Amino acid sequence: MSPEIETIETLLVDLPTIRPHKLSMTTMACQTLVIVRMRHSDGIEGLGEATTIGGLSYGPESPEGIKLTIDRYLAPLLIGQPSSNLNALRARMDRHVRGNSFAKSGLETALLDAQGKRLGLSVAELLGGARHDHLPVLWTLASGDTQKDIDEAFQRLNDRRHCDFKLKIGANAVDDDVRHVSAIKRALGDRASVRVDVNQAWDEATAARGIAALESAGIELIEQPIPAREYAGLTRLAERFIVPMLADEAVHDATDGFTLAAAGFSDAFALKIAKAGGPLGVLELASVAKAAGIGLYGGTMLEGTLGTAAALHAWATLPEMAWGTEMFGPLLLKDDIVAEPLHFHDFGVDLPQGPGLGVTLDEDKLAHYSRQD
Ligand code: MUC
Ligand code: MG
Repeated sequence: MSPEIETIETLLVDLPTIRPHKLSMTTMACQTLVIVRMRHSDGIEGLGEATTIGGLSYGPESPEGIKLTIDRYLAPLLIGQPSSNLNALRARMDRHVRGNSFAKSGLETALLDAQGKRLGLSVAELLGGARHDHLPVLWTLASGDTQKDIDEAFQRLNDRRHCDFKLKIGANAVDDDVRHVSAIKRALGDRASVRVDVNQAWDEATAARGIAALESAGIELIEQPIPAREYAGLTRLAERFIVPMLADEAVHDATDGFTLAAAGFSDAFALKIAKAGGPLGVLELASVAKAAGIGLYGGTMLEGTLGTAAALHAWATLPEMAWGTEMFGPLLLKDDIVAEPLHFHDFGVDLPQGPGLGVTLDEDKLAHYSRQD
């Protein structure tokens, strides 16, 4: 008889960042992880994480909202159901709860972790098998200060931790941003690639001006320059410039991916398990991208180790991603809630080994950082 899902617990975990992380829509001094603990009748516990950025500033699900959605709406749909049929459980969640992909991603991750532990297989093996065991990882320079960002970049390069950098822009006037980015690119020269993420801050005309200047400064990739739903505008910018556009907030799941591709967009997609409702959904989007010849990038919501590991298992099953990954979330946090950190070295990270996600909790740290109210 198939084991059943018995209990689902959600915890809000507040972890300080190593420095303020400045994005166009918020400055983060702390990251809140929503941790999922799912216990099954065979004694197995599956772990998951559903994490967003800056409360409601990145998207429509907040940490507190994710916890409430799981506790009140999604957990009752899953409790008492057979644990092993992930396809049936995903369909059940989608039939009764619209949207809320971040909450669903945390639950799908916990189901995959439990099934992997049950069968003695890693999540990547459950998803068809890993093609890589070490994945490239970029670092985001977002201190808000040009010289500090340059110093940080050289430190990361010299430690052989990162050689690709993403700069968060859009909070300042476009000319100031262009000066900031160009100075960093000039300092790094050919030693590193530099990309920017505007997080939707520009209108199309500002974007055209900013991108022209960034392209001549040698910037490699322009992430989400204009609002998420302006598909036609993003496609126009992609056609107008040689430097590619990376769709992030514009592309959540396979349906968005198809819509963008059908509109003529052919540059690159930022995959994130949270946006797609979990590892299975994000691989559906990857298939659409592959069919449309769109480049892939392994994106993060600045998750802790659990969420980062879940994404790494998905990325490991794909052919080499054209733009690598940004799975550095745990490195931005002063501490974490796991027993063994991920191993970052040689400009990338190792895929965690062992059954399920290959990650175990440090119960003392989890208790220490969990929100009490
Ligand atoms: C985003 O919009 O891409 C990813 C890296 C980072 O620094 O912020 C995130 C969010
Ligand atoms: Mg982004």
